[in-house]
Amino acid sequence: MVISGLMFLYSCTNQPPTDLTKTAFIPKPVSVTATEKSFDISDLTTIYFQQGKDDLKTTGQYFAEEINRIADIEPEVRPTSEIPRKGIYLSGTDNDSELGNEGYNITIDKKLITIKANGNAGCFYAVQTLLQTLPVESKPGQPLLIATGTIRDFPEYGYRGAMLDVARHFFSVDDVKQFIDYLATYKMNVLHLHLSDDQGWRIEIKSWPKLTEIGGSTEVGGSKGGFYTQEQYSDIVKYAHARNVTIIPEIDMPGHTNAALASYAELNCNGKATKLYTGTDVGFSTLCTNKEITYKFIDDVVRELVALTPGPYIHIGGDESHVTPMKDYIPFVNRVQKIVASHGKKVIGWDEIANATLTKDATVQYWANDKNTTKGVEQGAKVVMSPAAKAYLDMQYDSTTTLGLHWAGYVEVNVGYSWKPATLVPGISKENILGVEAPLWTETIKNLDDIEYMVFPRLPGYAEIGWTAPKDRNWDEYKQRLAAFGKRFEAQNINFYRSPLIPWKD
Ligand code: TNX
Repeated sequence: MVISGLMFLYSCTNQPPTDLTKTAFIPKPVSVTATEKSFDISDLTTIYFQQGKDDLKTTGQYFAEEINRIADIEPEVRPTSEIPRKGIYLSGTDNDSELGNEGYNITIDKKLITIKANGNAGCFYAVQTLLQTLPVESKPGQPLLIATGTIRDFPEYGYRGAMLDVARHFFSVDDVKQFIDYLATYKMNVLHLHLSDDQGWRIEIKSWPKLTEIGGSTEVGGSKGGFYTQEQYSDIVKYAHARNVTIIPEIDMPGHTNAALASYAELNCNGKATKLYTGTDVGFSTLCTNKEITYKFIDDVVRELVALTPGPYIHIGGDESHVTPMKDYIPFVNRVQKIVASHGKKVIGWDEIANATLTKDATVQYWANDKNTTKGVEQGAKVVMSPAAKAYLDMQYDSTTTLGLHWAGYVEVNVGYSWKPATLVPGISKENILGVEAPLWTETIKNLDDIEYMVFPRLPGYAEIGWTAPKDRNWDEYKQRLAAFGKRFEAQNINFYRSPLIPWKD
């Protein structure tokens, strides 16, 4: 009785959604068509996965948990050897190679939703797309309806990332997991963790315990700091993996190393430990590049880090080493590349590393210097695009923003969205580019609320730059879709910046 009364109320006040093309998706899919009916997720809905494809089961379970979070429904998840007549069905494709690893097809009929992908990543992204058709949280009795139609989708770039600087200010495991969830919602697949800097060393290294005992003991402003034990770090890696996110750990060197230099006297050329540093200057520290112990130290750190890293990359930093003469910097980077390779991983570094002789599978992260990056491309390196003036999440929105910095300019939501990776820097074109990354440096960012304010609403835009082809993107249309997400941000209690450029729908 109560339920049918509420259903009646619903049908009087709300039309069921029937036009799938009206749904605001971010990132925008390759194509969406509508067939003008709706699918109802209810207590009776079963989520099936194709028998023999056990990797799809985890995504089926993830979808069931999300549905349970939205409404008080607990869909059963089970394998099937036949295409079901009703429910939600996750399956493989018939050699649909255009979809790649991360693409998917969804067909929504009145009784059956079929998801097809070449692997679990594509299925996971299909689920993220479907979640954007549903409310963040439903009201009691409100049916969960999805408009019928089809969606075909695959990404423009394989690397779609963000960086979190946990060195300037330390963030808890739970904060990092929350950040990972934000990435996954928008189909981003890389989290670069900036694990060490002048102000803090944040990852336990068992063979050099003082790095965290001393180097992890503080942060910008002088508060307590912190670090991840190897076990906690592995937990983050696992959580990320379940959401198709690869963690790229960064140990910044030879500069940005005061926390290490304060922990171990022998890493300094003069053999004296430095003082811990809690300010925000850059470019004053360097490892002693011509001491053998330095390379023993790096080898130990890289070995322990590699053991915690299923992903292919180790980030070696390399930026702003203003007190390392170039004649020392180049052989240092050359040798560190060999160390990383000897542990079976690929090197990624900030664009300055292109001044060295790059190994053939090295990746250069463009942040400010066209010349460095072009040097990298000329050596055959791939590029990750993180232009500070467009993609730095620590840049202020405008002159009234109280958090963040503005050395690269103000980055309003339109500035962050309106650029194309493949045409930004002359000489760097699509075939050189792995993808996009938006870094959040945290000199001024102290807690999750601050993170959210800088990240939202810009992050979905970076996700779309990485996912959606440039011909399908334009600011005037995007801002309408972003506006529809305001309600979602509110329902998620996200502390977002209400940019005056977005026509928020209240
Ligand atoms: C430059 S970008 C840095 C960081 C700072 C950031 C602040 C880069 C590779 N280095 O050390 O945190 O500016 O925006």
